[in-house]
Amino acid sequence: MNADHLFRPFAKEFDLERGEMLDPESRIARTASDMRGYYADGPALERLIREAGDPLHYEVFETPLPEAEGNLMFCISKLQPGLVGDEYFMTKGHYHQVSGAAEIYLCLRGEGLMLMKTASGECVAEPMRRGRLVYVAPHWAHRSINAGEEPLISLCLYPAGAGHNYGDIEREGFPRRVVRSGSGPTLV
Ligand code: S6P
Ligand code: ZN
Repeated sequence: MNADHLFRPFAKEFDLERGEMLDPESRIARTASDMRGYYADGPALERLIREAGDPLHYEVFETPLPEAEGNLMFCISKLQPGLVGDEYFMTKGHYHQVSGAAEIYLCLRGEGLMLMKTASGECVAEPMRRGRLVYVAPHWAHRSINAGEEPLISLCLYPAGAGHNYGDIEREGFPRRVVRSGSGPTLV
């Protein structure tokens, strides 16, 4: 094959202490109003949007890559701390469009949980904290939840052609939620 047709090697700098990708080419941001329908306490979310000025919920920093077979996507996922009613801030969650595509989350900062579920309803929660890697197996939807007081930041790696399927999880929801209780974060 002519080497001109190959995607070129490159390198990227990270600040692993701060959990930042330096000079990301793309930033996706979700604010509280993007999360309508996801929390159990809808009125609490509306209050947050109104009273706190639709605060930032989470960001994804990435370097766009060709989706061609073989490329590996990497990004930083940064989820703010906070509560909607009693429920900790979380990401929307998704299956991959290529549902058999796995993903690795290496937690760089913060504390929380990775909630994962299958289409048949099996649900698993793995703790996330600095230095812990969570392997999201093929066919498992995944949502991260910030149960701490600082941003929950992970480096994510997955096949670049995996895509995101938000529709199925929007319809199904996750069978469990993470709420604040007297004894700390509790899975209900
Ligand atoms: C992508 C990977 C993460 C999430 C990010 C936001 O496959 O799992 O980068 O996109 O944590 O979550 P969500 O569910 O809104 O895409
Ligand atoms: Zn994913």
